[in-house]
Amino acid sequence: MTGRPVVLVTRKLPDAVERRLAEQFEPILNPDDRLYTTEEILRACEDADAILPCHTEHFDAATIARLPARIRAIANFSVGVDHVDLEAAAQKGVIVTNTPDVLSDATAEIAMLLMLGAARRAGEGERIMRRQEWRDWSPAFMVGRQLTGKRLGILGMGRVGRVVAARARGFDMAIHYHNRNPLDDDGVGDATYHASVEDLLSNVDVLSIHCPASAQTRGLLDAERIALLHRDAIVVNTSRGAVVDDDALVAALESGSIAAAGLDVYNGEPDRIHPGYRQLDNTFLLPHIGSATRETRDAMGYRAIANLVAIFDGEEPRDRVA
Ligand code: 8YV
Repeated sequence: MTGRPVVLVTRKLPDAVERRLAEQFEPILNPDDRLYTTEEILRACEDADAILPCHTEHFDAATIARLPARIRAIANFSVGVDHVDLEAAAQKGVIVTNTPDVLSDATAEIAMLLMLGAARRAGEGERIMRRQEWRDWSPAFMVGRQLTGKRLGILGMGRVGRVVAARARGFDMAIHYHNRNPLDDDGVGDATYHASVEDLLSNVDVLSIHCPASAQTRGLLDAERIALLHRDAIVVNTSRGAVVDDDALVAALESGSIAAAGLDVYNGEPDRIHPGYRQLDNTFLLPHIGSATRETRDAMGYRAIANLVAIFDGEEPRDRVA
């Protein structure tokens, strides 16, 4: 290749990240942060050697098949890669990377915020304050559920799950988890392993979802499994909306068969999420901001750049997923 590799950056990245990228690559930037259509991405790709996208851009098999032959890599600015058909990329010889580790702390913070917000009815309280509807105080006013000492079920004890477990231990929560296999390293500590999702759900007060969206986990939290949670249970999701069957979760929240949900991710993000979530008082809702801290967004960008540098130096990138 003559000259520096051209990298198509689909969204506006932090300034420091864009500066660092320009030190070694020829970036095609998106200063207005406009959400490109697939056709626009494919057109822009004609002049690029790699793409640095976010989870907002979808690379299904058909799109990957149409990528110009000169595209060597999709270096994602995300840990989740469910927006990329990894098999199709591998078949076409396009390397795919993600940005693990660097967003675990930020995402775990949001998981704790969702737990607290849902348990202590923070959304309701906020709405009352903003609408000037606070008229009285009484012992029965805005009584929620206490998090301290409760059993936290972590569905997917990966990088984020472990940090959530560590933070939750600060609330004296007993940690339970389900993975395909039990883990035997320090990060898991005294957590109780459950061999099945069903067993986990039957034994927790708060469920926090941390498994990636995949063919295996799509709709995993369905009506049957939700029925295993008790009436005071809280569901928290900072992973992907696809893991949840929205109709089933909304029905459980509506009927009071579970207490509340704290959600940061949804099916149909951003503007086609299940309307039931907005209509319910026992939901605490955030707009997919798990990794949205300055530190983390910079670190995600640097990690994506490091992956690109390795690829164009002919080395194995640290975070290769396909
Ligand atoms: C990111 C995320 O901000 O990294 C992920 O998988 O879900 C988010 O926290 C987003 O995906 C950026 O592309």
